[in-house]
Amino acid sequence: DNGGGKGGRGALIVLEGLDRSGKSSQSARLLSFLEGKGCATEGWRFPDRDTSVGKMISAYLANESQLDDRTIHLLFSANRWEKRSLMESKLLGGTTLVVDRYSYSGVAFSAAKGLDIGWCKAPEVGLLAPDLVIYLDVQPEKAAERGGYGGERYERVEFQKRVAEHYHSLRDSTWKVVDGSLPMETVEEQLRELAMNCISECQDKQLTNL
Ligand code: DGP
Ligand code: NA
Ligand code: NA
Repeated sequence: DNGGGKGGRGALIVLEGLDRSGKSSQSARLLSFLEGKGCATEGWRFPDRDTSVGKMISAYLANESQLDDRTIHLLFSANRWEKRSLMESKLLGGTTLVVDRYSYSGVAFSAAKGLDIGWCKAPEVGLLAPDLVIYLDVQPEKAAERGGYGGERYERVEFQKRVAEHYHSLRDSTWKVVDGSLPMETVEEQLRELAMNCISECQDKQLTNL
C-alpha cells in the first residue's frame, strides 16, 4: 500500500515565503492533517542542515563562517541535489512530500544580494519540479513583528523586502498565493484544500524537472 494514493505517485508540495511567514508551522499542520487522512506523507525542509553540506550552510547562516555569495548559493543548490534521488523514489513510491523551502528560496535570496537571476536559476535546472508551490504572503514588516527574527544572517527587513520582490517575479502557474496574515486556522484550511486537490490531480501526471 502506498497510502491513499490509489497507486499513483505522491505530490511534491512546496511552501515558500519570507522568514517568519509561518511556513514551518503551516507545514507541520498540513503534514498532520494529511497523515490523519491516511495519506502517505513526509515533511521535508531545505536547507537540510543534517548533511555535511547542510552543516556548512548552517554555520554560514549563524555567521560562524564567511563564504563568497556564489559559493554559498551553490552549496544551497547542492543541498537540494543531494536529496534529489531520494525525493524521486519517495514520490514514485506514492509518498507526498510537503517541503518547507525549495529552489525559489535559492533564487530569491541570492538574487536579493544582487546576483544575476539567470545565474541563480542555472544550478536548479534538473531538480524535480513541484506540483504545487504555496506562497505564504506576509508583508516584510509584519513578518519582522512576529516575535522578531532569530538572529540569522538574512533576518533583516530591508533584505527581506528585496527577497519578496524576487519571489514575486518567480511566480508561475504552479503557484498559489495565500494571504499569510489571515488567522492561522484560515490559512491552514486553505492549505488543506490546495494540497488535497493537488494530490488527487497529480497522481497520474508524470514527474518533471525544473
Ligand atoms: P530556514 O531554515 O527556512 O529558516 O532558512 C534559513 C535561511 O536561509 C532563511 O533566511 C532562508 C535562507 N535560504 C533558504 N534556502 C536558501 C537558498 O537556497 N539560498 C539562499 N541564498 N538562502 C536560502
Ligand atoms: Na530563518
Ligand atoms: Na521556517
